[in-house]
Amino acid sequence: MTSAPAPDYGLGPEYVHVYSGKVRDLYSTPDDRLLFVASDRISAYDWVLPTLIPDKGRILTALSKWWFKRLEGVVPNHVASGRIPKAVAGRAMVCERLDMLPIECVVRGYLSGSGLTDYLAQGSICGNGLPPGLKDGSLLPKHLFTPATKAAIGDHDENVTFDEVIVEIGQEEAQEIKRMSLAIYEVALETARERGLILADTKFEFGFARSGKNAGRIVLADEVLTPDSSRYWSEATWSPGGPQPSFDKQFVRDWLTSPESGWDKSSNTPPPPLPEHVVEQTRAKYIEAYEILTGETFA
Ligand code: PZK
Repeated sequence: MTSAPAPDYGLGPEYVHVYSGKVRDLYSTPDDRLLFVASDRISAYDWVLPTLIPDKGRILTALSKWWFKRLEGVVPNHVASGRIPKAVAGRAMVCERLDMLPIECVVRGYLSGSGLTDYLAQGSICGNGLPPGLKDGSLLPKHLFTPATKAAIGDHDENVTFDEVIVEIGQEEAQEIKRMSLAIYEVALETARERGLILADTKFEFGFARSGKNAGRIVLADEVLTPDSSRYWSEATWSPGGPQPSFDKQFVRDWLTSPESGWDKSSNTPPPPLPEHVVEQTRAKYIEAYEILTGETFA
C-alpha cells in the first residue's frame, strides 16, 4: 500500500507510522499493538480537502467507540486497552493487530452509490438479483451483503460476488464475515431508526486475531458506523427518486459545486479551501450525528 506522509501529531519515536488513508492514520505501538488515529481531515469527490473540520476526529472516534461497545454482544472487536499518547487524546484507539481479510464488507438496506450504479447497469449488485423499478434511495427488498475488494490507492473498490469472496478467503471465513456483517447492520439499522435516522448502507472490515483473548477468531476492525463509513439519511427527508442529502457532507458538496467555490469537480484540479461558514455547518452535522445516535452531548 502506498502511504501518504505521516502527519505530525507529535507522537514520540516509539510510535512508528504504518500507513495513512485519506482521513485516518495508523501507527504501531511499543507493545506491538496499533494506534488508530482519526484526523480532522475531510474528503469529498475523491479529494482530501485542504481544510480541516475541527473536532471531526474526536467526534468520529467517540461514535465508533460507542458503537463497538453497543455491539459487544454481537461480534468481538479489535479495541484493546493501552495508553493513548496525550498528543492524540480523544481521537485515537489502541487496537489489537490483526491479519486483515482483504474484503470490504458492505451491507445495504437502501439503493445508493455503487449499488445504484451496478443495479442500473446489470439489474443486480454483487450477484444479488433485484426487481425492476427501484430508484435512487429505494428501500431494498432485503438487506444485501455486497462485498468489494480493496483497490490500489486512487482506484475505487471493486464490487465482487460472494463466490469470489469464497475463492479469495475460503468458504467458512466468507460465511462468517457475511453473517457478522448482516447481524451488525440489523442491530445498527434498528438503533438508528429509533432515533429518526436511516442507515442506508455501511462498510466493515474484519481480521483474524492471532493472539490475545480472541485468538483464532474473526473480529471487527477499523472504525464502525461513523458517517465516514456509512450513509445516514434523515427519515424525515427521505424521498427516493434522486440522491438523498448526505447527513454530514451536504454543505461541503453544495459549496464545492456552487459558483462561489470557482471549482470544477471534473477538472482534476485540487479543491479550494472551505469558507468558515461551511466548516462550521459541517462540524455541526458531525456533532448532530453523534448526539442523535448516542443521546449524549458532545463535550
Ligand atoms: C488495518 N486498516 C485500514 C485504518 C489507514 C488504514 N486491527 C488492525 N490490525 C491490522 N491492520 C489493520 C487493523 C485495523 N483497523 C486497518 N488497514 C489495516 C486503515 C487506518 C488508517 F491508513
